[in-house]
Amino acid sequence: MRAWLNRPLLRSLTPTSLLAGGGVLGEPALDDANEPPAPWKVRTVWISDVHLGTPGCQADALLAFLRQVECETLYLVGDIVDGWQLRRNWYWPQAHNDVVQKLLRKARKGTRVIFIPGNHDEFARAFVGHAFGGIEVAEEWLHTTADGRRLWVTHGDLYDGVIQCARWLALLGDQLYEFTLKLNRHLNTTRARMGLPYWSLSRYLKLKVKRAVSYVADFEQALAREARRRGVHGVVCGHIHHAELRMLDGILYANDGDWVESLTALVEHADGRLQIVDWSAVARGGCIPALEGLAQAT
Ligand SMILES: [Mn+2]
Repeated sequence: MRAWLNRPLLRSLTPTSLLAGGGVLGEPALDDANEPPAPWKVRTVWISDVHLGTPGCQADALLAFLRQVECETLYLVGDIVDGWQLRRNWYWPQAHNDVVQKLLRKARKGTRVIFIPGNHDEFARAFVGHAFGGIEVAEEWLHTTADGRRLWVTHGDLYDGVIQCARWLALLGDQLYEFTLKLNRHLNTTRARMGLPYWSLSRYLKLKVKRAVSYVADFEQALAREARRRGVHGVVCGHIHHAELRMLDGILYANDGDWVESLTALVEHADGRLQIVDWSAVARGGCIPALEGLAQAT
């Protein structure tokens, strides 16, 4: 279970700091229950696969995360708005508006916000090179960490074998996925009523199905290969809704996950250290622990 502790990039997270975080999670201090938690100050945040405009989008959780975190640069790594589903049926509740407002507000208050469109918001690719309310639209980006590593930032769909070969197959998969998420919502409403914590059906299925596992591995390999070809240290992407942070044949592969099922983001600390934040732990635990206590335990 704790094999991820051995990953080189997470070595800096000492067992002590992890235990401290775990302790805060495990035993919420009653006295501090009403105190607003101190904001997490990080250098960079990457989020993707928010899918605004779909019932699956967990906009409230994302809003809470965006309120908690302060950063110099915020990357929106694609599939932020789901144009595919909005075209089928319009769905835009207040919480989705609030997310957009929050992003614009961050841009206004001095955070550099860079939006790299994905396949579900490919309509935005027509606006590459422009800025909207201070949000810059770019096809891809080269990010340099505080410790000098160069990371190629891309949504990743262009390196997805299924999407490139058969768009109809991708669209079918999209509807199946939508159905799974719907099932997941019903399941979790029932679980909540029974006092059980949030549990992601789609995440469970994805990890169980062998073909999905090889699909994920192929995707990771394709991106790492392209990063090596470009002569960079690593790649930051999204698209497959599976957060990851590890070395792949000498290339750093970082995936910031998603906000429809796993509720994850990637952050860079002031010293260049990278970390996956698993916000679902907050959603389960109810209180906000120290940032380092939220490293994803997968
Ligand atoms: Mn995508």
